[in-house]
Amino acid sequence: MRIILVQGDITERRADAIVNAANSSLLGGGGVDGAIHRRGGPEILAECRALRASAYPEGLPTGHAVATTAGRLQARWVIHTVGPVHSRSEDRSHLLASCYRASLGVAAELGAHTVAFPAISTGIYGWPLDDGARIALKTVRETPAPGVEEVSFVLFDATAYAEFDRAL
Ligand code: AR6
Repeated sequence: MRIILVQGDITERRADAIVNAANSSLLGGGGVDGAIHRRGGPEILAECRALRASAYPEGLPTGHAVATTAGRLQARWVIHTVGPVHSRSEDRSHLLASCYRASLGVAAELGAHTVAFPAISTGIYGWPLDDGARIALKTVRETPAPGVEEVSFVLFDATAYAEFDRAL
């Protein structure tokens, strides 16, 4: 599996699947989540609502992942995952690692060859970028994902890119 770093907006990424740093409601929010729903159009939200009504009446648990189609985005699928809110008093790293593992599992099941991730939890959820980058890269490297040939990390700004570059 090839791992590449890109600076930019994940909604513009040509990949079979892009990963959304969602919240457990699956009903949208700010950051990457807001951008994906804005650019992807209402189909994504409609599918999210259907998932809430069927498989996830209580919401998608932290560390889990589920796919919808990608509406008007270039990708075929959006894989929604819920990162942990960073805590100083409790180590939640396993939940952040679980987001990457679960998303790759869903990508492999879908038959995605290329997958793009944002830096999950490092925005509104407050995870320090250096640690978030380390967990992301380590987990992706260690997770077997049959059929997934390329994983890109799409980092929004130069600081995030530099932290991932250092961790890589
Ligand atoms: N493309 C790539 N990266 C982005 C983009 C973009 N278009 N927009 C922001 N980032 P965040 P979280 C970066 O806040 O911390 C939402 O309200 C951003 O700079 O999107 O997991 C959800 O509904 C940061 O490095 O996600 C949840 O409630 C990274 O993406 C909550 O935010 C993640 O920032 C999730 O918080």
